[in-house]
Amino acid sequence: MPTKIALAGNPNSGKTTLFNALTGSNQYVGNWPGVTIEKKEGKLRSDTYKDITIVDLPGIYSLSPYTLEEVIARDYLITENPDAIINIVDGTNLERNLYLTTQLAELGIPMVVAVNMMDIVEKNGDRINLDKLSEKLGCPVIGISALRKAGITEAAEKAAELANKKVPMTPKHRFSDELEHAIESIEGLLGDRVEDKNKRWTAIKVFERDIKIMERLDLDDSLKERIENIIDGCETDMDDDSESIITNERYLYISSIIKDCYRRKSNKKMTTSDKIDRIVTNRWLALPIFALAMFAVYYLAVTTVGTWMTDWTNDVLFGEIIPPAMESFLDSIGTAPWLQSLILDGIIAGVGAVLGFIPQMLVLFLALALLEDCGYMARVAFIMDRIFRKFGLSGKSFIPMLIGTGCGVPGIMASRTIENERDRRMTIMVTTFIPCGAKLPVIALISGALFNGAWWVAPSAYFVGIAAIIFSGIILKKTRMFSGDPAPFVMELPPYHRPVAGNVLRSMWERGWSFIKKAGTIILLSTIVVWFASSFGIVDGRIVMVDDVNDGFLSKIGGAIAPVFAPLGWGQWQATVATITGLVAKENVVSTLGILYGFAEVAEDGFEIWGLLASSFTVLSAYSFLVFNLLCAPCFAAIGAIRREMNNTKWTLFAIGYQTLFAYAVSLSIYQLGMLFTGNGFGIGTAAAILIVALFLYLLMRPYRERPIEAASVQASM
Ligand code: BGO
Repeated sequence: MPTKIALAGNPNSGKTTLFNALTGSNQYVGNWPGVTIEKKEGKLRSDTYKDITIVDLPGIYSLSPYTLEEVIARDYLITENPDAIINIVDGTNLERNLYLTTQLAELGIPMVVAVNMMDIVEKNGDRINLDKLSEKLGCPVIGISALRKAGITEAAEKAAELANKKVPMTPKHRFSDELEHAIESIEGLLGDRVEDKNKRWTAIKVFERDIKIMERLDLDDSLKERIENIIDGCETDMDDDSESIITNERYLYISSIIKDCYRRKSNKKMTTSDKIDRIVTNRWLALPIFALAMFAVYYLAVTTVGTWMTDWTNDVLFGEIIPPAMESFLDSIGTAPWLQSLILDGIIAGVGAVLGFIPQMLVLFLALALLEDCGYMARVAFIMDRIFRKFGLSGKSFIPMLIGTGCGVPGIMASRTIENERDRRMTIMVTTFIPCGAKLPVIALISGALFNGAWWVAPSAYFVGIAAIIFSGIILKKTRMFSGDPAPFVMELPPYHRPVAGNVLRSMWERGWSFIKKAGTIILLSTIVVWFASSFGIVDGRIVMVDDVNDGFLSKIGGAIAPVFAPLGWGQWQATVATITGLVAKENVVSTLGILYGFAEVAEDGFEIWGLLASSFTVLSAYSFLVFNLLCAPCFAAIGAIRREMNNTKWTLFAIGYQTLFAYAVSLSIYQLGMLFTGNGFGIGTAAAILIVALFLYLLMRPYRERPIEAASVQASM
């Protein structure tokens, strides 16, 4: 049996960094909570100790049963019984981190405390007396810097040594006499139902009336009553509820440790990070700065740097170089006309159209990775918490959306950290409104081909997504299904740092590569299906290859559905089919349009690429098409993630139905009201749009069912 060492600590204390350094893994290191939701395992790289497994537990502030992370971490610690614990403690936040340490110590499992971020502690001029801390806690304490890989082997090997010697942890701290008396009495009543080593921890949890522990112990009624009498007595004596009694006593103990072991440099000056944050998170400036940052990201990616590269890929590589070269090669080997058409008009037109947008995607991912790596994105969650809270939402809901700018699937999965079921469901429903990387080709295509690269189109796509989230949040929060107070949101704001080239490039490449892989698999397969369905049709009762795509199966299927989208301004069958294939993967919208509007052929003929597409849309219908595709049901992979996270078919259908209906209503309003204001008259569609806007306004303005608390968001530390 391998020796198991669990890594436990607060969120953002550096667990993942330490785990990666100890095991040589490459887990994602991020600066917002919920990044490590499940536990991860890896082998310790050590010359002295072999076969040691390190288990990285989710970040937790305590061993209470209130959050999913806490439940996963403590279940592991109690039931799997690791051989030792490395409790990683953020040295720049000693007081708060020791709260968990005091609880872990009570589990009786051999433990080493690794005080991390010592590089920052030293830089700040603060002092931690590690020897005294070790004496006070009753276990080895080692100063480390996980980032700089200093002291980490010593900490891991010390934990391995304790594990091998099976040295149980005996906490040094004692609570007040009344409380100790109550705990000892409960320990006595528990008898041999609990192993000796975690009897104290269990007794404390029972004293706190921890439901999950009580259920696990399955005590009979008379025993429960005797325990309740002990707790009641102590509560009366100490004039507080049992949970608060324990919390207060812990903090009293921690204060005494801090007094003896920690010296903060007096007259500490404001750090550079603090100075930047005074501007970046300022009540009035935060939002304009965020809007400017996201505008710059999309403008750079879609309208400037990204476009130069995409234009070359589209016009030259997939326009002048690959199609003619491939055609003459296929001619030279005598390829059958249908196969030539499949390769040129299907695969190259479809996959090539998507690949053409990869440079823009990479620029987008690079810009987002830079913002994330320097620490700005963590501030965005904090800023959005302030705004969301006004509408009864929590900033916790914004983290899945930040993650969703890469791909909706991990974004939806990140909603697991939201404890409140109603908020979690609502977050899942709105997360995919944020344009993910796969929607970027659609945005870039519409912006480039139909708006002549207008500067505002791409950034507006992001803001349409944010607006959809906020409006949906307000509307849904006012319904019985989602009403309730927003969950509190506690988050570390790590100091800003210069982005690390390796991290940024890795993040950009990982996201970009997954799209390239998708182009070679699911999109390739979809283009083949689209080509077949558009190139074959029934003529004189026989299935034959048709010369004109308008005679193919796809035009008939698309044509039957297209009237549904006519009020949105794009009732042509090609746009309808593109939207439907977008359900398989959003990039398919572009590849399908590439096939149906002859992307490769047009280039070959020397016409401006995408010219045919541009001629079948107006400015209004193009924007309505873009908005619908941004907001409607996401791709199948994201729908699958919604299904998994909702764990309920009705909720999944409700989510997809809501998204699609919302997208339809918004696109219809944009098109119909746009037509009205541009002097194109009043029709049934206009009346429907006015009704929709009125309904929207009513749903937005009506009172909340339960008033959300106006609690200020908690900024844990700076
Ligand atoms: C970011 N020293 C310093 N200076 N930083 C450290 C150390 C250390 O010893 N150890 C970790 N960090 P996680 P959890 C970041 O990601 O391992 C940093 O949640 C950033 N990222 O680099 O993820 C580490 O697993 C942008 O910081 O912790 C990481 O426990 C700006 O602490 C953070 C600033 O580490 C959390 C920091 C995009």
